[in-house]
Amino acid sequence: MTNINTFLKALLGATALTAFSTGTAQAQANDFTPAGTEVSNTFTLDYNVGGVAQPQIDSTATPTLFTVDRLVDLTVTSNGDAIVVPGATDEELVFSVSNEGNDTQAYDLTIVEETATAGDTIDSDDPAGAVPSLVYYIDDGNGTFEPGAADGSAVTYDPNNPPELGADEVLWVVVTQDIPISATDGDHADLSLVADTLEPASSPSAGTPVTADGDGNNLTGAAENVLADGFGTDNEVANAGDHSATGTFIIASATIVGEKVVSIHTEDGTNCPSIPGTPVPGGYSIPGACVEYIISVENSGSATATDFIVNDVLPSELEFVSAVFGGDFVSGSFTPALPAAGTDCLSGACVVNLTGASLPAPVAPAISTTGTVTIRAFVK
Ligand SMILES: [Ca+2]
Ligand SMILES: [Ca+2]
Ligand SMILES: [Ca+2]
Ligand SMILES: [Ca+2]
Repeated sequence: MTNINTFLKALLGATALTAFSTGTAQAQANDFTPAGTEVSNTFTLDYNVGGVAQPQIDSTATPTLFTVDRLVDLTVTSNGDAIVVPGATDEELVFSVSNEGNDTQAYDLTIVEETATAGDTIDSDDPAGAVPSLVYYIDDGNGTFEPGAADGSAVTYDPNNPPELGADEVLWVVVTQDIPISATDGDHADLSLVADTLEPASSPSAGTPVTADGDGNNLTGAAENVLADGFGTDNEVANAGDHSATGTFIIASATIVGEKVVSIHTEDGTNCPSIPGTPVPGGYSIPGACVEYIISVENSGSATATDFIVNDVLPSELEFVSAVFGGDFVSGSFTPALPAAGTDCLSGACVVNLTGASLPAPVAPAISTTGTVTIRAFVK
């Protein structure tokens, strides 16, 4: 009997390892024999003596029996990192918790704001005034996160009434956080979800963490707990009834630098309205000369910057000629309309105001994008 039982446990262990190594919410159902199942078996024996058949030996009256024990196993998986911007509120990370054992269990859920994982540079913030920001959904069985649809409505996590999963069931956990306005492009905030297996409501010790059987195997009677979980992060260890995974808020921001340069386009004022036209280098800025201002805005970040307002009020010593915007600026307009050519810039009469422009993030191998506003004017 011992040999039969040892073989079954080895088989369960091997299957559990396979399930763990493929550990995603999309893993195939294990369809393990439920914990507590009593397995009964008999045999018959026929033989001859001197060529004469002897009475059959039949063990039906004394079957071999054993109880299938409780395999406690689970996998926590991050459903992907989230690209966020500084100051964003109510940003979400999603995790799955899969019951890969052979019985219904309850789960304690804990969020760890990591401070020492590789790449972690900042912490996210709990949403201002938030009630507990951990909610979950029970998967409908297809292993795909479908909140508010096939996976039903959000349930707020209550540690006093923890969620329960049957064998092969999956839980989706959504963590909501705010991103500090002080975060900068490339910052990472790592959060880990730790799920700890609890005795289910049906157990006399409901709500307490599962413990491994410690006194050896009883072949029959109640199912005994065998903890077969691995470990996902440094927040837990193997064979302790728990598992964890880390998700990351990746901060993508625009990194903006602006500058303005002035040059003499032509000393005698020729070709001034034509942008870009052909400059005549080396000229003096004498009255009648055409001066050129170029305002350059550079984005070397990883997010598009929007709603630019580039405002330039030309000094009184000039007479407006023309202005254009271009480079990598997308959309935008001069609002209010540009002054008419020949406008005397006395008393702030020459306003060049670009509004509503966007500057996309560079696409490798480029390391930056540049938008420009070019203004021409005569020296009075
Ligand atoms: Ca952190
Ligand atoms: Ca689903
Ligand atoms: Ca035992
Ligand atoms: Ca573990």
